[in-house]
Amino acid sequence: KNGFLVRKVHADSDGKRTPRGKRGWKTFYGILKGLILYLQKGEYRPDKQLSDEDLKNAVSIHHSLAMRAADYSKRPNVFYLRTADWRVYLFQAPNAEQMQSWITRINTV
Ligand code: I3P
Repeated sequence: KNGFLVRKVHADSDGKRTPRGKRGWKTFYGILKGLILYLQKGEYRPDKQLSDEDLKNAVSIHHSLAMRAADYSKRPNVFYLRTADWRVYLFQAPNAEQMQSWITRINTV
């Protein structure tokens, strides 16, 4: 599954709150391949290669959990992703259908 995702980092590994200055929303093109969610920066082109920075932003979704962010009301269509090492991300999808489709895909790998 692919598509635009806006990401906010809420907690780093071990669940430590991500410090101020690193909590802003950033737009990526998300590419879910196997157990890795790649987050590609910049303009989207189907043939574009992943950069070193893109690879650093990649998220392992093995033993992760995605769920609708029912308690987050500042933006619509936002879901949480909690990884096995207790990182927490918020991702905003372009619409409700996309949000649900990301949640389902992430939780059923
Ligand atoms: C963050 C940025 C986020 C905001 C976050 C800020 O600042 O303004 O948009 O989250 O608030 O810390 P920075 O880019 O300097 O890290 P919201 O959009 O959810 O308000 P937070 O610390 O209360 O999460």
